Amino acid sequence: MGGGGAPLTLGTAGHIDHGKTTLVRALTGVDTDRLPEEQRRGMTIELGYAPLVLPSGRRLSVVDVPGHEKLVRTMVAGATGIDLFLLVVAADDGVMPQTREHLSVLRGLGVARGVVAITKADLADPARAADEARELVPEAEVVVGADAVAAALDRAVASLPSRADADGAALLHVDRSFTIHGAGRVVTGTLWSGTIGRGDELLVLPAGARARVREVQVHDERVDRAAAGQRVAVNLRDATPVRGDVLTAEPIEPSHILDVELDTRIEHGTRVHVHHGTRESAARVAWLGGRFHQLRCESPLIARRDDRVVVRSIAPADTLGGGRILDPAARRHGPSRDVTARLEQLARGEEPGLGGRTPQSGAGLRSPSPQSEVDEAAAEPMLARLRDAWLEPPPTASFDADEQALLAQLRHAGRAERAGPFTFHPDALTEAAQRVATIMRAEGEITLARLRDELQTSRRYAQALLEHLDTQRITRRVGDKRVPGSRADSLPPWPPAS
Ligand SMILES: Nc1nc2c(ncn2[C@@H]2O[C@H](COP(=O)(O)OP(=O)(O)OP(=O)(O)O)[C@@H](O)[C@H]2O)c(=O)[nH]1
Ligand SMILES: [Mg+2]
Repeated sequence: MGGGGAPLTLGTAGHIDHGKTTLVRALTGVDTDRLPEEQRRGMTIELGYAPLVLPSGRRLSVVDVPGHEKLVRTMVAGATGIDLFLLVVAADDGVMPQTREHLSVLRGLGVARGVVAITKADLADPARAADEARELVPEAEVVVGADAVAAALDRAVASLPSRADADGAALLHVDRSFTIHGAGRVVTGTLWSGTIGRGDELLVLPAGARARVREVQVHDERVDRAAAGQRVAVNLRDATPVRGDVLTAEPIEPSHILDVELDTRIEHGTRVHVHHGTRESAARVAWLGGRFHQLRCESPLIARRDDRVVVRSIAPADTLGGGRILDPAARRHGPSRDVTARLEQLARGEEPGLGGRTPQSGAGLRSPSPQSEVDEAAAEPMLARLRDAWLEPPPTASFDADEQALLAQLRHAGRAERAGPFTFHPDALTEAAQRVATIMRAEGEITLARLRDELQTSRRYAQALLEHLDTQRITRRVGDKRVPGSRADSLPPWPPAS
């Protein structure tokens, strides 16, 4: 990699006309609005690409996305696979609808790191927009001016892991496909994992055709082998993939039904668009309890476990949220105790193997067993009590026998969650997790006393919460402190946007 460090890709984000493309040009010298229609209309329509060299010498790939509200799907296709964001907010306009929507997309995709740039500081005092941005994105540095942006990006990438460090077979979600006279078909995308080099034979999915790699370029320069995390252009023989197709070295079964963990709860039966990689599909959502949902797609996705999805509503078009695929090859099923237990295992990164229940066998997906059926008439007041008590519910043992039975049913249905001696409303635990993750992001660690003070609660609740978060891998205990666990980065900051 020379002195450039491991490859990383930066994606722009932000409302239309806020100056994303202008800032990319100031940083890279490249005008990514190269289509005649883009020049004429003064707006970005297609994804643009440019190499960026930071003051430290670190090299990044930049994907410049459109801000137009009708082009959010293009934005999602560009943002998929990026490592960090550059969110642009114009001083004279402040935070606008697509500022928020692009941020929900980034959070849905798990892109947690980035920088906020306030542009058009010559037109208005940047202080107000900067305050709005800080409130919306407390985890990111907010800066004004191209030089300050470049310096902040250097700080942001310093500790960012690259996809090139992860294992895996070659995988590229095609975001552009075109024909070059005399060369044939060229496709581009961000290489999610593995490497691609001249002479490699790759599969084109979902069709399943085989294609031979004739040449590989990274930012218009021919390379022997491109590494994960880079923007690559691949010239292929024998196949003509289009946007949304996947180039891969290993077969992946197309998915229609996926069990996912989302950062928001979506009403059962809602019709949505699911975005994954550079593909999308209409789908219906089945709620499985808590943050677990099943997405039943009309067209196939080429998805793997732990990949990210973004879920958008159809009318009005808006981003509802996003999350992680737990099972890309699920069977059609509803909520049940077994389903919840299995998804919780998958969410913790475990194999739900006990008793021969593997993801493939589907044996864990029996229809709801009698004890998992919840008495709805009794459930509503109980859920209201848990919600009212929020982060200080009474000890589970203090409920009478019938109430305890009901709490157990709610837990099995994923509508309540146990942490130590207490049973919480899942939304309360989600809030606690987000608050803890936000503190750790800012301070590097958290102690019991720090959380007790933050929540203005007793030691007992703080302890139960931290122990619960340890099991969820949000926190990891080191001596008498907690540091970020493997899943801490997947949480949105607290307080939430909007
Ligand atoms: N005065 C002033 N104008 C700017 C600045 N940055 C961008 N502009 C102007 O604002 C308009 C929009 O800039 P773009 O860079 O195309 O905005 P964009 O965010 O890429 O827009 P979309 O890609 O369509 O979402 C152009 O006319 C720019 O010249 C700035 O810092 N000051
Ligand atoms: Mg633009």
